[in-house]
Amino acid sequence: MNRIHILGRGAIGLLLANKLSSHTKSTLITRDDSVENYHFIDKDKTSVIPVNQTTFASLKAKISTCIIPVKAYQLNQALHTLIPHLQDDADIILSHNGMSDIAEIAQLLKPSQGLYFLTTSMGGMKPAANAVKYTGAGLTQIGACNQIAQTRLPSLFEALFKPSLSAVEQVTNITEIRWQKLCVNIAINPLSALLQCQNGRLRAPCYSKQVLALLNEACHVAKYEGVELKLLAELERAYKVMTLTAANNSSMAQDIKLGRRTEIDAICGFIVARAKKHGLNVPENELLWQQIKRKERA
Ligand code: KPL
Repeated sequence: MNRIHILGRGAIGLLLANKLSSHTKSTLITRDDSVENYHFIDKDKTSVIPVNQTTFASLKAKISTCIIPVKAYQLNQALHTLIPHLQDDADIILSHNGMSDIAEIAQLLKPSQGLYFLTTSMGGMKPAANAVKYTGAGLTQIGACNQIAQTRLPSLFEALFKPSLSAVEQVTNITEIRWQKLCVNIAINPLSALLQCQNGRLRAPCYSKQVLALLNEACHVAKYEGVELKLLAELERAYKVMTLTAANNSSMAQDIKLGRRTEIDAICGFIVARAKKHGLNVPENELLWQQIKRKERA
């Protein structure tokens, strides 16, 4: 049986652990082992996630494959802790909302270590530290981020992801897919966090002007970054996700509600930073970035 490690006990990590453990021996690497069992809640059914748990200090062998579903702002610290525990030919799969600097991360790895990015629209929320509530099915996409990963992606995909996930695909252009997901997050996360509303409410006509302006700015910046996005397609995608996740609270709405740091720096903040680099103005992204930062501080 294949073996995979998953860093942390976040919602996406637990959802993936639950799915992957049907064909793969999965182990969570957590800060402590205070939690005995992890639970998967789907409507009114609760089951124990068949996953092992360890800490870095008690790892017995080097890691061959690791998913890192931590927030973008936790990534650097997570990688620095993880890297000494990796096999020379390990595969590392990042997964988070917003943008991180893949080129910088790739430089931390050996050329024989594969770097991948996984994006998913599977929905999950954590009602407790040891549980994840499944809030909706969604497509998972995985793509290669360095040269060796390009060669190894087909076998990794066949061995780990295809047998366990029903809606999953390997993609050739993960950068474009990440930009598309970024657009979805720009359209939904900050507004739903400020309004403390479910994603579906953002379909109301009173928000359409703001959603349009946000995505227009994002598409414009993407072009300067060498990524061709069509505004209409990104709008369609964002509204489709609002509909599919209508009853969900976005991760940012949950973060604000619970007084946690959000991923806004990697979402609207990323657009603002890249716009600045190219001498562009992105007032709508800038406004939401500042509004969420203010909420975080409060
Ligand atoms: O990714 C999400 C999130 O909440 O972070 C969306 C797609 C907006 C679903 O809620």
